[in-house]
Amino acid sequence: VLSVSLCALLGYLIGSLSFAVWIAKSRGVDILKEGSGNPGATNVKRVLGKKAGNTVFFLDFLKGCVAVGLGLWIVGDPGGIAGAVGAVLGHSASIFIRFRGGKGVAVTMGALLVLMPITLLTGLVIWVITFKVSRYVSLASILFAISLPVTALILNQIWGLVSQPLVIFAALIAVLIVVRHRSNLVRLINGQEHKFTGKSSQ
Ligand code: NKO
Repeated sequence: VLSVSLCALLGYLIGSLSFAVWIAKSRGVDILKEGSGNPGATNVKRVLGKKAGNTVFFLDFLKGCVAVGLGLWIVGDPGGIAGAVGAVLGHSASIFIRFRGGKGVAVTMGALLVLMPITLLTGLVIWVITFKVSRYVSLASILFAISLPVTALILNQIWGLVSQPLVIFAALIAVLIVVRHRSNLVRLINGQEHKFTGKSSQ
């Protein structure tokens, strides 16, 4: 129990690293006040351009990989899940930026690459299709999140490819991501959500 908690704590600290805030700050921008105000890859791309946005995505993705990898290494499967949950919580309520944070999409993708790659792949396909059709990043991320427990449950029930703790983990992460997108949901419902069109988007 102690070592699993340690993995969650380590994950939380790793997840707390607020790359979007720091990279924007290095360019003289307070990302919490620009665009959607979200410290995530999408908003950095929106405000600072493609390169900075991709860098943030890569670093946030890496946080998920590292948090899970450390947990797996220290205790095995339960530690990996604890590290992942910690990282997503840390990213969303960071100790370094007064418990503000992003929406957990990129960090979840990184964690899933290590923990459940097939579930990730299915989610990515859904993300890409939704984005191509709608041009809404937020809607793509929400449907990505919802797909996770669905895919995990199917893989668990039919092929036994995913363990029960991972199905529960996927459901928890889906709830977290959807809740973090509630302002986007309101805008989507009111038809006021920003669409990502060209390179410097809105
Ligand atoms: O600022 O509120 P906002 O509009 O930024 O942001 C909403 C957004 C917040 O989440 C993020 C994280 C970044 C998500 C980008 C996911 C990119 C996934 C690209 C997948 C491409 C891989 C291709 C392989 C296909 C099989 O939701």
